[in-house]
Amino acid sequence: MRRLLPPFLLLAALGAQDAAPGKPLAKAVEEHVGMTWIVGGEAVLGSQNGDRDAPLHRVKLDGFWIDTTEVTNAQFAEFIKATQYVTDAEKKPSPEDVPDVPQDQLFAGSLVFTPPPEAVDLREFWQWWQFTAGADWRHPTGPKSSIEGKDDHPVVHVSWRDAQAYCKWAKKRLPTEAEWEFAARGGLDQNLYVWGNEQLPKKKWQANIFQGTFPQQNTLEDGFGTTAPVTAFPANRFGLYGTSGNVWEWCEDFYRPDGYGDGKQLAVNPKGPATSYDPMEPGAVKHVMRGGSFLCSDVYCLGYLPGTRMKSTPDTSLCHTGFRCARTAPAPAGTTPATK
Ligand SMILES: [Ca+2]
Repeated sequence: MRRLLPPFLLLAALGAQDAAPGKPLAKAVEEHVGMTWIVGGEAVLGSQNGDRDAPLHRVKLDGFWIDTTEVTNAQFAEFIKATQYVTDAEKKPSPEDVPDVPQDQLFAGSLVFTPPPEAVDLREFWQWWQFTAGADWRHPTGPKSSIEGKDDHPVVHVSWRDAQAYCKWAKKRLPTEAEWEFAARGGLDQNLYVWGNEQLPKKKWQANIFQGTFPQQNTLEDGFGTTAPVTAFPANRFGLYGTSGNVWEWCEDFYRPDGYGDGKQLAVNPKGPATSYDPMEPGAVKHVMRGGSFLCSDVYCLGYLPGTRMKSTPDTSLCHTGFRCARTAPAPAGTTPATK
């Protein structure tokens, strides 16, 4: 049975690395294992489609490190093993957190994409999002599912708070929204896609998104119905994988529709607004998510375009949302600083 989502999830988002396995954490941190140095410099960020919450604006960033891929199940498992951390999806919500939900409906779980059998009104996202008891990072589609054989897939059902805990353990941090988009574009400023302006170069899909009739029929032209291995599709020009599609990625910043560049002044190392505000859910604190997921398509969700923003509350977890980490540290030896 489909059930109503708890209020704190109702308007939830729709839509790497650190210690390499077997490598001591301290050594991995020192060597930035699985990370890519982003030189920094100036770029134009924002939506090519005129999204009102993502005006084109110029930024200037210092160099930084960022995970080469989304954080994988194998990496997250190392974190859990080392810390015994329990994710939000694995905890039963407290009545204080969700006072409108009857006690007998409080259970641990997460939001799972559950395609309806036939066409539905695309405004009714609750038709395909189901709060599923027992869904969590180890059980992506519910208690009977597993991540066996998916060590190299991105971890999902990770809340912003969970991502923070992982970052702290890995001696990293979440990227700022500006860092995320700067890195995701790979230097292709004002292009529509992270790989250029043509959706299907040489008729090949460049990212794990949704083909077919959303949400009921995925034709799997790109080969994947849910998550794909983090390096399944080509890297961008900075060598980063998965910055378009596969899973949404949490950023550090609060979300505000007017919080991402004013289009006039050069923003230097912007860290986002000081407070959060989402007019669709004014009482909720939200953080930014970027990059889109395996559920994106031109019909429904353009989140896989590098200028598109999404947001959700810090306790929300979903089957299509993960993260990658960043780190502030000196450049690799011999690196030439950005010239502009
Ligand atoms: Ca991604």
